[in-house]
Amino acid sequence: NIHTKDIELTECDREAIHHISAIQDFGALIAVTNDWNVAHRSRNIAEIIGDSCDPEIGDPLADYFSSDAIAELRRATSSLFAADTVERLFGVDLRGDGNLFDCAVHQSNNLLVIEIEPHEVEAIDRGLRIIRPVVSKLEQHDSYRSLGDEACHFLRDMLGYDRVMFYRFLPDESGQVIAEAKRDDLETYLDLRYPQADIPQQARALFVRNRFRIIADMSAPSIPVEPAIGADGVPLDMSMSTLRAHSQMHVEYMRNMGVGASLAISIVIDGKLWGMFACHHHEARSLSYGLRTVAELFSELVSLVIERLGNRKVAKRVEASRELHDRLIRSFADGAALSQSLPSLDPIISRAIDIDGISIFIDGSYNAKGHAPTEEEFLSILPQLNASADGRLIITDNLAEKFPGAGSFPARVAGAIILSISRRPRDYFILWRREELQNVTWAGKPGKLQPDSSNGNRISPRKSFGAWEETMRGRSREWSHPEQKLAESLRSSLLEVILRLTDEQAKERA
Ligand code: BLA
Repeated sequence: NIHTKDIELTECDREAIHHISAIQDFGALIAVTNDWNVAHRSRNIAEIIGDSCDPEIGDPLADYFSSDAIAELRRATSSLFAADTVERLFGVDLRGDGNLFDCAVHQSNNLLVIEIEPHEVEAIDRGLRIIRPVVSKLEQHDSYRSLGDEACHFLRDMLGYDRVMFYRFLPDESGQVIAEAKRDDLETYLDLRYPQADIPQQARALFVRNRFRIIADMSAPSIPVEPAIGADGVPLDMSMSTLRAHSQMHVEYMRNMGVGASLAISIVIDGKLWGMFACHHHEARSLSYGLRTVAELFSELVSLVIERLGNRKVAKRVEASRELHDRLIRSFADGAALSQSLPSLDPIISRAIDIDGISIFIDGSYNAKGHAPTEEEFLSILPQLNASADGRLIITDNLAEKFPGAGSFPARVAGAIILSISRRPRDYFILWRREELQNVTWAGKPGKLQPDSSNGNRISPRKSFGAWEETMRGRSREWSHPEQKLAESLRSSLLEVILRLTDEQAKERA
């Protein structure tokens, strides 16, 4: 009795997309052994490079490429010392006949993979010329949305796709379109949210290693890479390939969305998938390797700017928590009782964290201010709280999920950060948030993938992308990461105040 959700995960997550043994048709692939003999080849080499270039498996590559070209490729391999690096060569005269090619070279297990595309003169120069003035502009943004907006417009101007989206992943791995540049006549996807299952786990992991994915033509047949199983008994590992053909599942999904060509560039911060640029075009569309390289460089710049923006936000939070700490300590300098302190604490805390109410429960007495449960309501969840609060901090935007009794609070408090402020059980300081109805606009109904019986019970990608509104009840606004961090430092400040107060009381008694 497996849940649909489970099937969908295993089915999609299991597909070995790196072992697909096929490429897209705008380039050719050759993999060679340590002694530069051909170990794998795509079936279209003659079409891409020229009629007389059609190496067989086992042939020395030197029989086909000029010695200068081989030397150049060899030099490129010497810089492939780090894992997952791809060396790029532009304008290589592979056969000594004046025809120029761009090459991407990388190591895959014990083979060297060379991917070859026709060279486009000037692509890089042109790209770099337009990228320069944008870089300094990016730095001026103080929100991800406005930064993304600028970046989307720039990418669309440079690459010419019908639609460019800036997409941010949320903690539940769903993603939301937070900026967009598009052709005027297209409907907007701005703010739409896509469920986690649209990008399976192995595709996410691969997207962190290989950050740039172009699909030049959703309806072009892919070109086989031969032999499908290599001399070592396994298919060629194509994780770092630039030409790799894509999962049919994904291609079908994109076609259902009306997309003829796509480009996805991941944004990785601290080794984690933070977001992506997703470009859609209704017709087929390919970009030269040079232009793709400029776009990739640009997205790396955007990643750095995002990281810096994140750091600036952290710095602001550190400042806010220092101020919070100082004010707290100052307001207790005269030995005021903590349990009576809410009227003075409320404005201090509200300045740093967006709250609707606060309570304090200390030595069995409860005080609350603003939008907070009554004493009776609080006492009703206290046993559950005592049982679960082994940690120092409980953070929730769905109180009833953590404490079933809280669902019926007439006050409709739905979010809380509960700080445990004593070593012995159990004194608490609590920040509250009201219930707020949230509308999430999903692009297509999530969690509704059904095995398709006409298709051997396989999961097919969804066909419906109509915006579908979900109203979420019983939730407050989410506590942001900075707010959670601030709450942590608030707890240490409170503990310090408590220590001081007990010290002073002890001195007075002595
Ligand atoms: C891959 N799905 C992806 C990728 C993206 C999305 C960005 C990786 C990048 C790429 O290769 O293009 C999803 N693309 C989106 C979304 C938008 C977009 C949400 O532009 C919104 C604007 N997909 C499904 C189901 C399965 C599935 C049910 O919906 C599996 C059964 C599979 N998606 C799937 C697979 C890949 C993928 C297998 C990897 C494709 C590959 O690299 O070969």
